[in-house]
Amino acid sequence: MTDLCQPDQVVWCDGSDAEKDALTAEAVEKGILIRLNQEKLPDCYYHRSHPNDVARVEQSTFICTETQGQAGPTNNWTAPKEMYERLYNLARNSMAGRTMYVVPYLMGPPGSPLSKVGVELTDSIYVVLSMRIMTRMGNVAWEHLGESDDFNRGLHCSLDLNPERRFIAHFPQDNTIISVGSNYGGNVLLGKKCLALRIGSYLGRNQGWLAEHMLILGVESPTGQKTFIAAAFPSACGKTNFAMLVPPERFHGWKIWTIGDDIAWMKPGADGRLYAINPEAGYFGVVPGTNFKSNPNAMTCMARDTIYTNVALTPDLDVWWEGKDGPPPNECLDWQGKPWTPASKEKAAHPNSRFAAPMTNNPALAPEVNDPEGVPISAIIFGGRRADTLPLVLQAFNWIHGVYLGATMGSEMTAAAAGTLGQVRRDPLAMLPFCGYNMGDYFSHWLKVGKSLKHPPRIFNVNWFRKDAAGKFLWPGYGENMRVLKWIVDRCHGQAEANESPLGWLPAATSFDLQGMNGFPLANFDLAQAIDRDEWRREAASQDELFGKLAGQLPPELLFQRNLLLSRL
Ligand code: OXD
Ligand code: MN
Repeated sequence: MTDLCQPDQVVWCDGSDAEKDALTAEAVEKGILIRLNQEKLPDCYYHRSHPNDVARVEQSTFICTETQGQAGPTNNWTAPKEMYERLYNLARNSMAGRTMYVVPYLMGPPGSPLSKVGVELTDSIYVVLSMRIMTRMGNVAWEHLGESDDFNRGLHCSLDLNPERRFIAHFPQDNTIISVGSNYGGNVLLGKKCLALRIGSYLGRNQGWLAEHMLILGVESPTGQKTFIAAAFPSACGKTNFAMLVPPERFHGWKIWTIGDDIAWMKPGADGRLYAINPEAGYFGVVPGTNFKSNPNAMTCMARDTIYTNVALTPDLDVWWEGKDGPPPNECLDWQGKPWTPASKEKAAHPNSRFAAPMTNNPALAPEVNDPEGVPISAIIFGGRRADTLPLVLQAFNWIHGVYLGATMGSEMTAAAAGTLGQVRRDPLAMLPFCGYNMGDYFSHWLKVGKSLKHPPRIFNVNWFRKDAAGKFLWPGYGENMRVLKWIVDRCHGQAEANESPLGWLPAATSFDLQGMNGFPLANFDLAQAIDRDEWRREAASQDELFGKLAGQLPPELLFQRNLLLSRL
Protein backbone atom coordinates (compact mmCIF):
# COMPACT_ATOMS: atom_id res chain seq x y z
CA MET A 1 0.00 0.00 0.00
CA THR A 2 2.92 2.38 0.60
CA ASP A 3 4.12 1.64 -2.96
CA LEU A 4 0.63 2.50 -4.19
CA CYS A 5 -0.14 5.57 -2.07
CA GLN A 6 3.41 6.97 -1.80
CA PRO A 7 3.11 8.62 1.64
CA ASP A 8 6.01 10.77 2.85
CA GLN A 9 6.13 8.77 6.05
CA VAL A 10 4.43 5.84 7.73
CA VAL A 11 3.45 5.97 11.41
CA TRP A 12 2.52 2.75 13.23
CA CYS A 13 0.01 3.64 15.94
CA ASP A 14 0.38 1.98 19.35
CA GLY A 15 -2.68 3.46 21.09
CA SER A 16 -0.63 5.08 23.89
CA ASP A 17 -1.54 8.33 25.67
CA ALA A 18 1.70 9.93 24.47
CA GLU A 19 0.75 9.17 20.88
CA LYS A 20 -2.73 10.64 21.42
CA ASP A 21 -1.26 13.84 22.91
CA ALA A 22 1.18 14.27 20.05
CA LEU A 23 -1.42 13.64 17.33
CA THR A 24 -3.93 15.95 19.04
CA ALA A 25 -1.35 18.74 19.26
CA GLU A 26 -0.53 18.26 15.58
CA ALA A 27 -4.23 18.30 14.63
CA VAL A 28 -4.75 21.54 16.57
CA GLU A 29 -1.72 23.13 14.96
CA LYS A 30 -2.97 22.18 11.49
CA GLY A 31 -6.50 23.46 12.20
CA ILE A 32 -8.04 19.98 11.90
CA LEU A 33 -9.23 20.22 15.51
CA ILE A 34 -10.10 23.22 17.69
CA ARG A 35 -9.30 22.89 21.37
CA LEU A 36 -12.55 23.53 23.28
CA ASN A 37 -12.86 25.36 26.61
CA GLN A 38 -10.93 22.94 28.84
CA GLU A 39 -12.56 24.18 32.02
CA LYS A 40 -16.03 23.38 30.74
CA LEU A 41 -15.13 20.46 28.51
CA PRO A 42 -11.91 18.77 29.62
CA ASP A 43 -10.06 16.97 26.84
CA CYS A 44 -12.75 17.88 24.27
CA TYR A 45 -12.06 18.98 20.69
CA TYR A 46 -14.09 20.36 17.83
CA HIS A 47 -14.02 19.40 14.17
CA ARG A 48 -15.82 20.65 11.07
CA SER A 49 -16.14 18.27 8.14
CA HIS A 50 -16.36 19.50 4.54
CA PRO A 51 -19.92 20.78 3.94
CA ASN A 52 -20.38 18.20 1.16
CA ASP A 53 -19.24 15.40 3.46
CA VAL A 54 -21.61 15.24 6.43
CA ALA A 55 -23.29 11.82 6.32
CA ARG A 56 -23.05 8.24 5.15
CA VAL A 57 -23.42 7.97 1.39
CA GLU A 58 -25.54 4.96 0.50
CA GLN A 59 -25.39 5.71 -3.23
CA SER A 60 -21.56 5.46 -3.15
CA THR A 61 -21.44 2.34 -0.95
CA PHE A 62 -20.69 -0.93 -2.76
CA ILE A 63 -20.67 -4.62 -1.91
CA CYS A 64 -18.18 -6.17 -4.35
CA THR A 65 -18.89 -9.89 -4.20
CA GLU A 66 -17.90 -12.21 -7.07
CA THR A 67 -21.44 -12.20 -8.47
CA GLN A 68 -24.15 -9.56 -8.32
CA GLY A 69 -26.58 -12.15 -6.96
CA GLN A 70 -24.43 -12.57 -3.84
CA ALA A 71 -24.77 -8.83 -3.07
CA GLY A 72 -28.48 -8.93 -3.89
CA PRO A 73 -30.93 -6.29 -5.13
CA THR A 74 -30.70 -4.03 -2.06
CA ASN A 75 -26.95 -3.31 -2.48
CA ASN A 76 -24.92 -1.42 -5.09
CA TRP A 77 -22.58 -3.89 -6.76
CA THR A 78 -19.49 -3.76 -8.97
CA ALA A 79 -17.25 -6.74 -9.80
CA PRO A 80 -14.23 -6.84 -7.43
CA LYS A 81 -11.63 -6.66 -10.22
CA GLU A 82 -13.22 -3.55 -11.72
CA MET A 83 -13.64 -1.84 -8.33
CA TYR A 84 -10.08 -2.63 -7.19
CA GLU A 85 -8.77 -1.13 -10.41
CA ARG A 86 -10.90 2.00 -10.09
CA LEU A 87 -9.96 2.58 -6.45
CA TYR A 88 -6.26 1.76 -6.84
CA ASN A 89 -6.17 4.37 -9.63
CA LEU A 90 -7.68 6.91 -7.25
CA ALA A 91 -5.37 5.90 -4.38
CA ARG A 92 -2.23 5.98 -6.52
CA ASN A 93 0.20 8.63 -5.18
CA SER A 94 -2.67 10.14 -3.16
CA MET A 95 -0.60 10.29 0.05
CA ALA A 96 2.36 12.14 -1.48
CA GLY A 97 3.22 14.93 0.98
CA ARG A 98 1.10 13.22 3.65
CA THR A 99 1.50 10.66 6.43
CA MET A 100 0.07 7.15 6.32
CA TYR A 101 -1.07 5.99 9.76
CA VAL A 102 -1.25 2.25 10.39
CA VAL A 103 -4.15 1.83 12.83
CA PRO A 104 -4.52 -1.65 14.36
CA TYR A 105 -7.81 -2.05 16.18
CA LEU A 106 -9.82 -4.70 17.98
CA MET A 107 -13.58 -4.99 17.67
CA GLY A 108 -14.87 -6.61 20.87
CA PRO A 109 -13.36 -7.48 24.24
CA PRO A 110 -9.74 -8.72 24.26
CA GLY A 111 -9.62 -12.50 24.32
CA SER A 112 -13.22 -12.98 23.18
CA PRO A 113 -13.75 -15.68 20.55
CA LEU A 114 -16.25 -13.25 18.98
CA SER A 115 -13.79 -10.34 18.63
CA LYS A 116 -12.14 -9.39 15.32
CA VAL A 117 -9.02 -7.46 14.41
CA GLY A 118 -8.82 -4.82 11.71
CA VAL A 119 -5.97 -2.71 10.40
CA GLU A 120 -6.92 0.61 8.85
CA LEU A 121 -4.40 2.57 6.80
CA THR A 122 -5.46 6.22 6.73
CA ASP A 123 -4.07 9.63 5.91
CA SER A 124 -6.41 11.42 8.34
CA ILE A 125 -5.46 12.33 11.92
CA TYR A 126 -9.17 12.86 12.63
CA VAL A 127 -9.76 9.23 11.71
CA VAL A 128 -6.90 8.00 13.92
CA LEU A 129 -8.13 9.98 16.94
CA SER A 130 -11.76 8.93 16.37
CA MET A 131 -10.81 5.26 15.93
CA ARG A 132 -8.97 5.55 19.23
CA ILE A 133 -12.29 6.45 20.88
CA MET A 134 -14.56 4.10 18.94
CA THR A 135 -12.45 0.93 19.09
CA ARG A 136 -9.80 -0.72 21.24
CA MET A 137 -6.97 0.72 19.20
CA GLY A 138 -3.23 -0.01 19.28
CA ASN A 139 -1.06 -2.83 20.57
CA VAL A 140 -4.04 -4.61 22.14
CA ALA A 141 -5.06 -5.57 18.59
CA TRP A 142 -1.68 -7.16 17.73
CA GLU A 143 -1.80 -9.04 21.02
CA HIS A 144 -5.24 -10.42 20.23
CA LEU A 145 -4.19 -11.33 16.68
CA GLY A 146 -1.07 -13.25 17.72
CA GLU A 147 0.41 -15.19 14.81
CA SER A 148 -2.86 -15.26 12.88
CA ASP A 149 -3.30 -13.42 9.59
CA ASP A 150 -7.08 -13.33 10.00
CA PHE A 151 -7.65 -9.57 10.09
CA ASN A 152 -9.64 -7.05 8.09
CA ARG A 153 -7.63 -4.98 5.63
CA GLY A 154 -8.80 -1.37 5.42
CA LEU A 155 -7.50 1.47 3.29
CA HIS A 156 -8.77 5.03 3.66
CA CYS A 157 -7.54 7.84 1.39
CA SER A 158 -9.08 11.26 1.97
CA LEU A 159 -8.28 12.49 -1.59
CA ASP A 160 -9.78 15.94 -2.25
CA LEU A 161 -13.25 15.16 -0.80
CA ASN A 162 -14.87 15.48 -4.22
CA PRO A 163 -18.18 13.56 -3.97
CA GLU A 164 -17.65 12.24 -7.49
CA ARG A 165 -14.55 10.44 -6.30
CA ARG A 166 -16.16 9.12 -3.12
CA PHE A 167 -16.49 5.34 -2.81
CA ILE A 168 -17.01 3.08 0.18
CA ALA A 169 -16.27 -0.37 -1.21
CA HIS A 170 -16.42 -3.71 0.57
CA PHE A 171 -14.80 -6.90 -0.69
CA PRO A 172 -16.34 -9.47 1.67
CA GLN A 173 -14.58 -12.43 0.08
CA ASP A 174 -11.18 -10.77 0.77
CA ASN A 175 -12.16 -9.29 4.19
CA THR A 176 -11.12 -5.94 2.72
CA ILE A 177 -12.52 -2.39 2.73
CA ILE A 178 -11.43 0.58 0.63
CA SER A 179 -12.87 4.02 1.37
CA VAL A 180 -11.85 7.05 -0.67
CA GLY A 181 -12.93 10.67 -0.98
CA SER A 182 -14.63 11.15 2.39
CA ASN A 183 -13.66 12.12 5.91
CA TYR A 184 -17.07 11.63 7.59
CA GLY A 185 -17.39 9.10 10.44
CA GLY A 186 -19.64 6.37 9.08
CA ASN A 187 -17.71 6.31 5.79
CA VAL A 188 -14.21 6.27 7.24
CA LEU A 189 -14.17 4.84 10.77
CA LEU A 190 -13.91 1.47 9.09
CA GLY A 191 -14.49 -0.60 12.23
CA LYS A 192 -18.07 0.61 12.57
CA LYS A 193 -20.52 0.22 9.68
CA CYS A 194 -18.00 -1.25 7.22
CA LEU A 195 -16.40 -4.02 9.30
CA ALA A 196 -18.80 -4.51 12.20
CA LEU A 197 -21.91 -4.63 10.00
CA ARG A 198 -21.30 -5.10 6.25
CA ILE A 199 -18.24 -7.36 6.34
CA GLY A 200 -19.33 -8.71 9.74
CA SER A 201 -22.73 -9.86 8.47
CA TYR A 202 -21.03 -11.68 5.59
CA LEU A 203 -18.54 -13.38 7.93
CA GLY A 204 -21.34 -14.17 10.37
CA ARG A 205 -23.33 -15.97 7.73
CA ASN A 206 -20.35 -18.19 6.86
CA GLN A 207 -19.33 -18.72 10.49
CA GLY A 208 -22.76 -19.16 12.13
CA TRP A 209 -23.23 -15.86 13.97
CA LEU A 210 -25.14 -12.57 13.53
CA ALA A 211 -23.78 -9.02 13.05
CA GLU A 212 -26.68 -6.68 13.77
CA HIS A 213 -27.58 -2.97 13.87
CA MET A 214 -28.72 -3.35 17.49
CA LEU A 215 -28.20 -1.75 20.85
CA ILE A 216 -27.69 -4.07 23.83
CA LEU A 217 -28.93 -3.20 27.32
CA GLY A 218 -29.31 -4.90 30.67
CA VAL A 219 -32.41 -4.42 32.84
CA GLU A 220 -31.68 -4.87 36.55
CA SER A 221 -34.66 -5.42 38.86
CA PRO A 222 -34.77 -4.29 42.50
CA THR A 223 -33.89 -7.88 43.49
CA GLY A 224 -30.74 -7.77 41.36
CA GLN A 225 -31.97 -9.97 38.49
CA LYS A 226 -30.40 -8.88 35.17
CA THR A 227 -32.10 -9.44 31.82
CA PHE A 228 -30.23 -8.60 28.62
CA ILE A 229 -32.06 -7.29 25.57
CA ALA A 230 -30.97 -6.39 22.01
CA ALA A 231 -32.97 -3.93 19.91
CA ALA A 232 -32.87 -2.88 16.26
CA PHE A 233 -34.16 0.53 15.18
CA PRO A 234 -33.33 2.38 11.95
CA SER A 235 -30.89 5.32 12.18
CA ALA A 236 -32.39 8.38 13.96
CA CYS A 237 -35.05 6.40 15.87
CA GLY A 238 -33.48 6.78 19.33
CA LYS A 239 -31.20 3.73 19.81
CA THR A 240 -28.67 5.68 21.88
CA ASN A 241 -31.44 7.13 24.08
CA PHE A 242 -33.01 3.69 24.62
CA ALA A 243 -29.63 2.09 25.43
CA MET A 244 -29.05 4.73 28.13
CA LEU A 245 -32.62 4.98 29.45
CA VAL A 246 -33.12 6.32 32.98
CA PRO A 247 -36.23 4.76 34.58
CA PRO A 248 -38.93 7.14 35.89
CA GLU A 249 -39.73 7.62 39.58
CA ARG A 250 -42.31 4.81 39.59
CA PHE A 251 -39.51 2.31 38.82
CA HIS A 252 -37.43 3.16 41.84
CA GLY A 253 -34.85 0.41 42.31
CA TRP A 254 -34.74 -0.54 38.62
CA LYS A 255 -31.62 0.23 36.61
CA ILE A 256 -30.76 0.11 32.90
CA TRP A 257 -27.18 -0.80 32.02
CA THR A 258 -25.70 -0.04 28.59
CA ILE A 259 -23.67 -2.69 26.78
CA GLY A 260 -23.80 -1.00 23.35
CA ASP A 261 -25.80 1.64 21.48
CA ASP A 262 -25.43 0.65 17.81
CA ILE A 263 -24.01 -2.79 17.02
CA ALA A 264 -24.37 -6.32 18.39
CA TRP A 265 -22.43 -9.43 17.42
CA MET A 266 -24.40 -12.47 18.57
CA LYS A 267 -23.57 -16.15 18.57
CA PRO A 268 -25.31 -19.28 19.86
CA GLY A 269 -23.64 -20.47 23.07
CA ALA A 270 -23.03 -24.02 24.27
CA ASP A 271 -26.07 -23.74 26.58
CA GLY A 272 -28.42 -23.08 23.64
CA ARG A 273 -28.83 -19.38 24.36
CA LEU A 274 -27.81 -16.47 22.13
CA TYR A 275 -24.81 -14.49 23.46
CA ALA A 276 -23.99 -10.90 22.43
CA ILE A 277 -21.00 -8.58 22.56
CA ASN A 278 -20.71 -4.93 21.63
CA PRO A 279 -17.76 -4.79 19.22
CA GLU A 280 -17.31 -1.03 19.77
CA ALA A 281 -15.62 0.91 22.57
CA GLY A 282 -17.29 4.29 22.11
CA TYR A 283 -20.43 6.11 21.00
CA PHE A 284 -20.76 8.06 17.74
CA GLY A 285 -24.09 9.64 18.52
CA VAL A 286 -26.30 12.25 16.88
CA VAL A 287 -26.08 15.41 19.02
CA PRO A 288 -29.14 17.61 18.19
CA GLY A 289 -32.06 16.90 20.52
CA THR A 290 -29.78 15.49 23.23
CA ASN A 291 -30.24 17.16 26.63
CA PHE A 292 -30.46 16.29 30.32
CA LYS A 293 -34.09 15.26 29.92
CA SER A 294 -33.85 13.16 26.74
CA ASN A 295 -30.55 11.47 27.63
CA PRO A 296 -28.68 12.53 30.78
CA ASN A 297 -26.14 9.69 30.44
CA ALA A 298 -25.18 10.79 26.92
CA MET A 299 -24.69 14.33 28.27
CA THR A 300 -22.31 12.94 30.88
CA CYS A 301 -20.48 10.87 28.23
CA MET A 302 -19.77 13.93 26.11
CA ALA A 303 -18.75 16.23 28.97
CA ARG A 304 -15.11 15.14 28.55
CA ASP A 305 -12.69 13.26 26.22
CA THR A 306 -15.01 13.91 23.27
CA ILE A 307 -14.59 14.91 19.63
CA TYR A 308 -17.55 16.99 18.46
CA THR A 309 -18.17 17.22 14.73
CA ASN A 310 -20.35 19.86 13.01
CA VAL A 311 -22.08 21.31 16.10
CA ALA A 312 -22.03 25.09 16.75
CA LEU A 313 -19.11 26.83 18.49
CA THR A 314 -19.68 29.63 21.04
CA PRO A 315 -17.33 32.58 21.60
CA ASP A 316 -16.01 31.00 24.83
CA LEU A 317 -15.18 27.80 22.96
CA ASP A 318 -18.14 25.85 24.26
CA VAL A 319 -20.46 23.84 21.99
CA TRP A 320 -24.15 24.31 21.25
CA TRP A 321 -26.84 22.53 19.27
CA GLU A 322 -30.58 22.68 18.69
CA GLY A 323 -32.31 21.00 21.62
CA LYS A 324 -29.51 21.54 24.16
CA ASP A 325 -30.66 22.56 27.67
CA GLY A 326 -30.97 26.29 28.27
CA PRO A 327 -31.39 29.20 25.90
CA PRO A 328 -29.41 29.46 22.65
CA PRO A 329 -26.28 31.61 22.75
CA ASN A 330 -26.69 35.24 21.61
CA GLU A 331 -24.09 34.57 18.97
CA CYS A 332 -21.94 31.68 17.81
CA LEU A 333 -20.38 30.13 14.73
CA ASP A 334 -22.52 27.55 12.98
CA TRP A 335 -21.28 24.14 11.84
CA GLN A 336 -19.81 25.72 8.72
CA GLY A 337 -18.00 28.44 10.71
CA LYS A 338 -20.42 31.19 9.71
CA PRO A 339 -21.77 33.73 12.26
CA TRP A 340 -25.10 32.63 13.70
CA THR A 341 -27.66 34.29 16.02
CA PRO A 342 -31.04 33.05 17.29
CA ALA A 343 -32.59 35.14 14.47
CA SER A 344 -30.80 33.08 11.81
CA LYS A 345 -33.02 30.94 9.61
CA GLU A 346 -30.57 28.07 9.27
CA LYS A 347 -29.70 25.60 11.97
CA ALA A 348 -26.56 26.25 14.00
CA ALA A 349 -25.64 22.57 14.33
CA HIS A 350 -25.91 20.21 11.37
CA PRO A 351 -28.85 17.79 11.95
CA ASN A 352 -26.35 14.93 11.65
CA SER A 353 -23.71 16.53 13.91
CA ARG A 354 -22.06 13.96 16.14
CA PHE A 355 -20.17 13.30 19.33
CA ALA A 356 -17.52 10.59 19.61
CA ALA A 357 -17.05 9.67 23.27
CA PRO A 358 -15.49 6.66 25.00
CA MET A 359 -18.01 4.25 26.51
CA THR A 360 -16.08 4.33 29.78
CA ASN A 361 -17.58 7.81 30.33
CA ASN A 362 -21.07 6.32 30.57
CA PRO A 363 -22.28 6.23 34.21
CA ALA A 364 -24.57 3.32 33.22
CA LEU A 365 -21.91 1.26 31.44
CA ALA A 366 -22.59 -2.42 32.18
CA PRO A 367 -19.68 -4.17 33.89
CA GLU A 368 -20.29 -7.15 31.54
CA VAL A 369 -19.20 -5.04 28.54
CA ASN A 370 -15.71 -6.56 28.68
CA ASP A 371 -16.90 -10.11 29.28
CA PRO A 372 -15.30 -12.27 26.54
CA GLU A 373 -18.32 -14.62 26.54
CA GLY A 374 -20.80 -11.78 25.99
CA VAL A 375 -24.20 -11.58 27.66
CA PRO A 376 -27.14 -13.99 27.16
CA ILE A 377 -29.94 -12.28 25.25
CA SER A 378 -33.47 -12.92 26.54
CA ALA A 379 -35.37 -10.64 24.15
CA ILE A 380 -34.91 -9.03 20.75
CA ILE A 381 -36.90 -5.89 19.96
CA PHE A 382 -37.62 -4.52 16.50
CA GLY A 383 -39.00 -1.02 16.02
CA GLY A 384 -39.51 1.74 13.50
CA ARG A 385 -40.99 5.21 13.24
CA ARG A 386 -44.66 4.77 12.32
CA ALA A 387 -47.38 7.40 12.85
CA ASP A 388 -50.07 4.74 12.43
CA THR A 389 -50.73 1.01 12.02
CA LEU A 390 -48.11 -0.38 14.45
CA PRO A 391 -49.04 -0.77 18.13
CA LEU A 392 -46.82 0.43 20.95
CA VAL A 393 -45.74 -3.11 21.79
CA LEU A 394 -46.49 -6.69 20.80
CA GLN A 395 -44.80 -10.04 21.16
CA ALA A 396 -44.24 -12.38 18.23
CA PHE A 397 -45.85 -15.83 18.39
CA ASN A 398 -42.51 -17.54 17.80
CA TRP A 399 -39.07 -17.07 16.22
CA ILE A 400 -40.21 -17.38 12.58
CA HIS A 401 -43.03 -14.92 13.17
CA GLY A 402 -40.52 -12.61 14.87
CA VAL A 403 -38.16 -12.79 11.89
CA TYR A 404 -41.14 -11.89 9.67
CA LEU A 405 -41.82 -8.85 11.89
CA GLY A 406 -38.16 -7.81 11.61
CA ALA A 407 -37.98 -8.45 7.88
CA THR A 408 -41.03 -6.29 7.19
CA MET A 409 -39.99 -3.46 9.53
CA GLY A 410 -40.61 -0.02 8.09
CA SER A 411 -39.88 3.52 9.04
CA GLU A 412 -41.30 6.79 7.83
CA MET A 413 -38.98 9.01 5.85
CA THR A 414 -38.56 12.48 7.30
CA ALA A 415 -39.09 15.87 5.68
CA ALA A 416 -35.52 15.70 4.41
CA ALA A 417 -36.67 13.65 1.42
CA ALA A 418 -38.88 16.02 -0.58
CA GLY A 419 -42.17 14.61 -1.81
CA THR A 420 -41.92 11.41 0.21
CA LEU A 421 -42.96 12.71 3.61
CA GLY A 422 -44.51 9.93 5.67
CA GLN A 423 -43.73 7.32 3.03
CA VAL A 424 -42.72 4.05 4.61
CA ARG A 425 -39.32 2.69 3.61
CA ARG A 426 -38.87 -0.99 4.38
CA ASP A 427 -35.70 -1.32 6.43
CA PRO A 428 -35.44 -5.02 7.29
CA LEU A 429 -34.01 -5.46 10.79
CA ALA A 430 -32.70 -1.85 10.37
CA MET A 431 -30.03 -3.41 8.12
CA LEU A 432 -31.01 -2.06 4.68
CA PRO A 433 -27.84 0.07 4.35
CA PHE A 434 -25.64 -2.40 6.25
CA CYS A 435 -26.28 -5.97 5.08
CA GLY A 436 -23.14 -7.21 3.28
CA TYR A 437 -24.88 -9.87 1.19
CA ASN A 438 -28.20 -10.85 -0.35
CA MET A 439 -31.06 -9.77 1.94
CA GLY A 440 -33.06 -12.93 1.13
CA ASP A 441 -30.12 -15.10 2.24
CA TYR A 442 -29.85 -12.93 5.35
CA PHE A 443 -33.45 -13.80 6.31
CA SER A 444 -32.67 -17.50 5.77
CA HIS A 445 -29.63 -17.16 8.00
CA TRP A 446 -31.80 -15.71 10.78
CA LEU A 447 -34.21 -18.64 10.45
CA LYS A 448 -31.28 -21.08 10.59
CA VAL A 449 -29.76 -19.47 13.70
CA GLY A 450 -33.18 -19.63 15.39
CA LYS A 451 -33.41 -23.36 14.70
CA SER A 452 -30.00 -23.92 16.29
CA LEU A 453 -31.03 -22.26 19.57
CA LYS A 454 -32.50 -24.38 22.34
CA HIS A 455 -33.55 -21.22 24.20
CA PRO A 456 -34.10 -18.55 21.53
CA PRO A 457 -34.73 -14.97 22.71
CA ARG A 458 -38.39 -13.89 22.63
CA ILE A 459 -39.03 -11.38 19.84
CA PHE A 460 -41.01 -8.13 20.26
CA ASN A 461 -42.05 -5.21 18.12
CA VAL A 462 -42.34 -1.64 19.44
CA ASN A 463 -43.39 1.72 18.01
CA TRP A 464 -42.77 4.85 20.13
CA PHE A 465 -44.00 7.14 17.37
CA ARG A 466 -47.72 6.42 16.88
CA LYS A 467 -49.83 9.59 16.64
CA ASP A 468 -53.45 10.52 17.30
CA ALA A 469 -55.80 12.03 14.72
CA ALA A 470 -54.50 15.52 15.57
CA GLY A 471 -50.91 14.43 14.86
CA LYS A 472 -49.78 14.30 18.51
CA PHE A 473 -47.64 11.47 19.81
CA LEU A 474 -49.76 9.00 21.79
CA TRP A 475 -46.91 7.77 23.99
CA PRO A 476 -44.48 10.05 25.88
CA GLY A 477 -41.42 7.88 25.13
CA TYR A 478 -37.95 8.39 26.65
CA GLY A 479 -37.84 7.23 30.31
CA GLU A 480 -41.47 6.06 30.15
CA ASN A 481 -40.36 3.37 27.68
CA MET A 482 -39.26 1.60 30.88
CA ARG A 483 -42.90 0.49 31.20
CA VAL A 484 -42.68 -1.33 27.88
CA LEU A 485 -39.32 -2.81 28.86
CA LYS A 486 -40.74 -4.03 32.15
CA TRP A 487 -43.55 -5.89 30.36
CA ILE A 488 -41.01 -7.41 27.96
CA VAL A 489 -38.77 -8.52 30.85
CA ASP A 490 -41.76 -9.98 32.69
CA ARG A 491 -42.81 -11.89 29.55
CA CYS A 492 -39.31 -13.36 29.28
CA HIS A 493 -39.65 -14.66 32.83
CA GLY A 494 -43.22 -15.90 32.41
CA GLN A 495 -44.53 -13.23 34.77
CA ALA A 496 -46.86 -11.08 32.64
CA GLU A 497 -50.08 -11.83 30.88
CA ALA A 498 -50.88 -11.17 27.26
CA ASN A 499 -53.88 -11.37 24.97
CA GLU A 500 -53.74 -13.01 21.58
CA SER A 501 -54.42 -10.71 18.62
CA PRO A 502 -54.06 -11.14 14.85
CA LEU A 503 -50.65 -9.42 15.07
CA GLY A 504 -49.18 -11.24 18.05
CA TRP A 505 -49.45 -11.14 21.85
CA LEU A 506 -50.55 -7.78 23.29
CA PRO A 507 -50.12 -6.78 26.96
CA ALA A 508 -53.07 -7.60 29.19
CA ALA A 509 -54.25 -4.45 31.02
CA THR A 510 -53.49 -6.11 34.37
CA SER A 511 -49.85 -6.73 33.44
CA PHE A 512 -48.85 -3.35 32.01
CA ASP A 513 -47.89 -0.68 34.57
CA LEU A 514 -49.41 2.73 33.82
CA GLN A 515 -49.27 4.06 37.37
CA GLY A 516 -47.66 7.39 38.22
CA MET A 517 -47.80 8.78 34.67
CA ASN A 518 -48.69 12.34 35.57
CA GLY A 519 -50.97 13.91 33.00
CA PHE A 520 -50.99 10.90 30.67
CA PRO A 521 -54.56 10.25 29.41
CA LEU A 522 -55.02 6.54 30.02
CA ALA A 523 -57.20 6.26 26.91
CA ASN A 524 -54.06 7.03 24.88
CA PHE A 525 -52.70 3.62 25.80
CA ASP A 526 -55.66 1.90 24.15
CA LEU A 527 -55.28 4.11 21.09
CA ALA A 528 -51.56 3.30 20.94
CA GLN A 529 -52.39 -0.42 21.08
CA ALA A 530 -55.39 -0.35 18.71
CA ILE A 531 -55.42 -2.62 15.66
CA ASP A 532 -57.12 -1.32 12.52
CA ARG A 533 -57.73 -4.34 10.28
CA ASP A 534 -57.97 -2.28 7.08
CA GLU A 535 -54.67 -0.58 7.82
CA TRP A 536 -53.16 -4.02 8.37
CA ARG A 537 -54.48 -5.42 5.09
CA ARG A 538 -52.84 -2.44 3.35
CA GLU A 539 -49.66 -2.98 5.37
CA ALA A 540 -49.46 -6.63 4.31
CA ALA A 541 -50.09 -5.68 0.67
CA SER A 542 -47.38 -3.02 0.77
CA GLN A 543 -44.82 -5.67 1.72
CA ASP A 544 -45.05 -6.85 -1.91
CA GLU A 545 -42.49 -4.29 -2.94
CA LEU A 546 -39.72 -5.80 -0.80
CA PHE A 547 -40.83 -9.40 -1.24
CA GLY A 548 -41.07 -8.99 -5.02
CA LYS A 549 -37.57 -7.52 -5.16
CA LEU A 550 -36.15 -10.48 -3.25
CA ALA A 551 -38.16 -13.10 -5.15
CA GLY A 552 -36.09 -16.21 -5.66
CA GLN A 553 -34.03 -15.70 -2.51
CA LEU A 554 -36.91 -15.01 -0.14
CA PRO A 555 -37.42 -17.88 2.34
CA PRO A 556 -40.94 -19.29 1.83
CA GLU A 557 -41.52 -19.09 5.60
CA LEU A 558 -41.93 -15.32 5.32
CA LEU A 559 -44.63 -15.62 2.65
CA PHE A 560 -46.41 -18.21 4.78
CA GLN A 561 -46.26 -15.79 7.71
CA ARG A 562 -47.90 -13.09 5.65
CA ASN A 563 -50.66 -15.47 4.58
CA LEU A 564 -51.22 -16.49 8.19
CA LEU A 565 -51.48 -12.83 9.17
CA LEU A 566 -54.03 -12.19 6.42
CA SER A 567 -56.10 -15.19 7.47
CA ARG A 568 -56.04 -14.07 11.11
CA LEU A 569 -57.16 -10.61 10.04
C1 OXD B 1 -26.08 5.27 11.64
C2 OXD B 1 -25.07 5.51 12.69
O1 OXD B 1 -26.12 6.02 10.65
O2 OXD B 1 -25.07 4.75 13.67
O3 OXD B 1 -26.87 4.32 11.78
O4 OXD B 1 -24.23 6.42 12.55
MN1 MN C 1 -26.37 3.09 13.48
